[in-house]
Amino acid sequence: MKIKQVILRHMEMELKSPFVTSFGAFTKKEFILVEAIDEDGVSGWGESVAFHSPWYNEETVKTNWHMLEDFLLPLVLQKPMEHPNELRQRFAAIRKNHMAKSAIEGAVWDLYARKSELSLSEALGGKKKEIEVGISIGIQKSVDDLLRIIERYSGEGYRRIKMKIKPGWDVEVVREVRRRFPDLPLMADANSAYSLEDAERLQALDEFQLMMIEQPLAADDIVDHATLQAKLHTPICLDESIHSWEDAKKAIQLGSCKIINIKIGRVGGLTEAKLIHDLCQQHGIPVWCGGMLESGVGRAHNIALTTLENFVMPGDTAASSYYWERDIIDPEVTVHNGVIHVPQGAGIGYEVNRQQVDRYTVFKKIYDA
Ligand code: OSB
Ligand code: MG
Repeated sequence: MKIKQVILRHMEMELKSPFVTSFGAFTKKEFILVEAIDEDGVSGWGESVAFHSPWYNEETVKTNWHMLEDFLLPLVLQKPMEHPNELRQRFAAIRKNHMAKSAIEGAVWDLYARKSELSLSEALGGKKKEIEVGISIGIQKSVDDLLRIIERYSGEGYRRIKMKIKPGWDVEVVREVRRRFPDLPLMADANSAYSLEDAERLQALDEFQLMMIEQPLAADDIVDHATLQAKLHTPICLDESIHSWEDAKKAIQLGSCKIINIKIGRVGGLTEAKLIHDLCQQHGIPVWCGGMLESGVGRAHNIALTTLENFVMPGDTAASSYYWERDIIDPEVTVHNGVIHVPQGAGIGYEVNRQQVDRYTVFKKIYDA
């Protein structure tokens, strides 16, 4: 496989409704769309999940562009490769910057699968033909608003509801949700809004049968999470803290969590994501696929990854229509009764709609081998 050209596009897509976490509100999504083109003119697509500002981790749209332009793309364009697995080694001399690495790696995986006439799911070794998904609901203006939204999406069949929490929007709100929906598969995501000093407050959540609490403590911590997990009945799920297979191994060893949320971008790509999946499977740690408010290209990668066996819990890959007026893939991602049918076509299995891509492109740049 010889990659002859890569096109980076700076994209801007308006969210249908603002998404609010413990860090603040999003109204639009800026991201980099990556198109990798081989010698036969076949394109593979990837997406950087870095946000405009470094609230989730240290990466941003601009740092990703810089890393891609100055370091990663030259390594990809420099010489042919047999398999996308090789990029992990080729990128090893560049520290971190996982979302930048993952953006181009994902495009190469898509291209590789297309050339091999395999779906991305098959290329990864996935078996499932359909996947179960949940939905992540941001912090709302009022408890009534939250209850109304939960009613809507649980009614649509989403297999679990995740609600964002933060100090001041936690125990009392979860109590209301539980009172109204006693049997709902429910979890809470704190996006690192607490510290160990809040242990009692988090213990108070134990009475609500949450499936898990996601990332209660600091974004890079696995030590305090182990202390906290020992005090909680509710399983802790780590998101921000797991950047690699190494991190996952240490977190499992320390007992920092009982569940792991795998995000392809956060761990540096599909190859690393699969390694973490395998490690968790060996240790009896269930995993699920997180989301980063991706466009259809990123969602397609998430769907393919989720077909691996140990993705036994519903992920955050909701329907395109939850986020966008019009997504950039055809068909858009649809969810019926909480299930997505995995596309069987080659590569990501969805057609990238160039007209929609152009519509959302702020600027683009072409890099030749
Ligand atoms: O922590 O999982 C998270 C969105 C943006 C950044 C971080 C997170 C989220 C979500 C929503 O929870 C995921 C999605 O619907 O794509
Ligand atoms: Mg999270």
